[in-house]
Amino acid sequence: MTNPISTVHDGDVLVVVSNNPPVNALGQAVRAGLQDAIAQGLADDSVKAIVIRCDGRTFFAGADITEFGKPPVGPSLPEVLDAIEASDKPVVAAIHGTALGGGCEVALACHYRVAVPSAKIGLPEVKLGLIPGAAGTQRLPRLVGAEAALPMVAIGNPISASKAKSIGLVDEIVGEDSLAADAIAFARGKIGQPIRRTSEGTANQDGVKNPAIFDEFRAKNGRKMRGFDAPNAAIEAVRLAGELPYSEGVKKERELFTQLMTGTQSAAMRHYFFAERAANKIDDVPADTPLIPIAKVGVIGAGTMGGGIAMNFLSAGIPVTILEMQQEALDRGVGVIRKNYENTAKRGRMTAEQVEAAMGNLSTTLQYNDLADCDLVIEAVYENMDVKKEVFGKLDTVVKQGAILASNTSYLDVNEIATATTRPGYVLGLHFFSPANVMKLLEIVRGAETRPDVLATAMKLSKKIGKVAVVAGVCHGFIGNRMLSPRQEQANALIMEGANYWEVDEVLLDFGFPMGPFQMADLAGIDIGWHRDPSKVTTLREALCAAGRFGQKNGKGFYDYDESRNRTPSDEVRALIAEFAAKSGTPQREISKDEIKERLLYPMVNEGAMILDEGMAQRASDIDVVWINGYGWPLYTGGPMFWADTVGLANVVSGLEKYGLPVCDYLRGKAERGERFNG
Ligand code: T1G
Repeated sequence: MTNPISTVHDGDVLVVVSNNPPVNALGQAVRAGLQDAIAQGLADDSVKAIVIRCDGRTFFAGADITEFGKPPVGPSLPEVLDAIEASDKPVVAAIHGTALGGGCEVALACHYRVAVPSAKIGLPEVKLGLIPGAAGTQRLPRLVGAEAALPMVAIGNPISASKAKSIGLVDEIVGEDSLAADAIAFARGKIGQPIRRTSEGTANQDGVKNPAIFDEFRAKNGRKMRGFDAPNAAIEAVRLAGELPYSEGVKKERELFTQLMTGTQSAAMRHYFFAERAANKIDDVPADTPLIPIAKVGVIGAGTMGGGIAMNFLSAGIPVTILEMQQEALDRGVGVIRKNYENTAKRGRMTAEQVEAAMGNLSTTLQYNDLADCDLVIEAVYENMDVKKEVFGKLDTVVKQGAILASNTSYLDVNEIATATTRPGYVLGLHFFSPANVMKLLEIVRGAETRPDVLATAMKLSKKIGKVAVVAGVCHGFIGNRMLSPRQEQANALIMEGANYWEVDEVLLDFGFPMGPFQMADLAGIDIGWHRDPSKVTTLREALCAAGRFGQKNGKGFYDYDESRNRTPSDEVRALIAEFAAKSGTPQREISKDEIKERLLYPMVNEGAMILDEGMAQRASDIDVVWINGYGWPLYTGGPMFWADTVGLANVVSGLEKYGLPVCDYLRGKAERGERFNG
């Protein structure tokens, strides 16, 4: 491999340049090249200062994640960084793009840091189930203090160049288009000045005065850190930076890093990192497939889903026309959209101008003809095949040729919907998850005749509107909802056999889901689709509705809710369940939490196996992406299929057999051959 590191003399300044596309990851060749270049600069008396910069889209974006899990090959990043910092000539990091992880640590080892205004700097290791492993937890708190270091290290979101300057992480903001020259000039200005080594500073000068800072941070971020190992390790490493000498602190960091690197959570989260990117690839659609320009979008239906869908495009600067049947429904829908934006602005995540710009891109109509010039129309009407086919028939006559017609259906057969048009090649499903302007997941449902350019356009557009998209085949419930069904089935069976419904919820909560099936039912509303006749009770849901238990919305569903929405199990519900169980003659018994967990999750794995076998998902990791982004499957277990691999497919099979639950041939075959879903 050619050396990705080159050097250029600019007078008395040596410029060390990395050219390792796509993101200048700090792979072995880069580390070795950096080490050699620094040594070269130190040995050359004509060199009085050194600048480190990167060609391409970004400064080093971190260690090379593809090297993880393989035997390490020197030099290690810490060695290279210590050599940089030990230099007796000023070393300046010239930052553009996203200086992340090891990239940020390279910058921290330099004596100075300059950045262009658009640069971002961060330590996202926790998002991979790790903590920084090249002294980032020890150098950063010496530069910026504990309060500024904690969110960067334990939450992992990057900060802007201007924020970095304000906390002392960046010394100067330079010209967006003159980074190299400005960095050289900056370096030249430091020649002859005392060398400022980050590791020699005192860490956490703010934290030492206020040791409560660490527990306060834990308490404030408890919810988002729940279940993850890395954030707590990160907080501990930052805390120790203020307690231990640098060399001891680095040793402790290395110990915590190694523990995490060898753990399941990091393996799961690194799996997810690549899984999310793999999902963008559509196996039989070439990456250079020409795209259909999407300049205007039509949305049919201004209800919760239609409004949320419209917001995705409006927020991305794409004009939207919403069509409804009644002016009152339109006005209500537009009002909800504006209110959502105003709430976002109140939380400081949008400016008033951005709200007006988004709303300015929204038009409304009662006439199908006003959708004629749309490049994409998405219907979000009542979930009924006849209604959908009627809508698509009208769209087919009105909307220009070459436009894409998409259904937001959650379950229905997209191929059948396509038969209502003369353009089945331009028909597909775009299944958004409620609330559509918030949930990241988008299932792109590929019809039998959906054209490659239509698929490629949908995939590209999903990234533009900030979604994580996965291609699904046409089957009942596609990928996500299809796997939700067997879990729901078992949850209902378990409470009929004597399991307490709150324990069923607790099992999924303890596993890492945001809530369990009965808490979800209360949130969504028990009375959705209820026939409103309290005298007609044939199911538990109808019994709950007849008892006026509609869910959180009216203070009681499966649970009773107090004014601050704290939930407590209900004796009335327990009695209703017992009554139904007695009527159905189901024998009652104690059911362990282990059995509950296995009966809820193993059938999902079996369904996922069938989805793969039928080609309804392109790859097992796509199923993981669906469940992590659409249903809150805990990221630190990698998703249902990765988790099944960690359990062992043979154990999943024997578990299903133990409970008399079906095992598909595909799953059994993989288990018998000792295979994994995710390679
Ligand atoms: N290593 C290897 N490959 C990487 C990579 C990395 N760090 N980052 C990105 N890629 C690949 C990615 O798989 C994709 O490949 C291509 O680059 C473009 O990425 C020692 C231990 C930089 C913000 O966590 O956040 O440093 O699919 O599609 O949307 O303490 O990539 O084209 O074949 O994401 O413009 C810490 C991870 C590592 C940063 C660009 N660093 N990367 O986003 O492009 S751990 C990270 C990102 C570490 C140290 C520790 C993003 C990005 P392909 P992309 P993008």
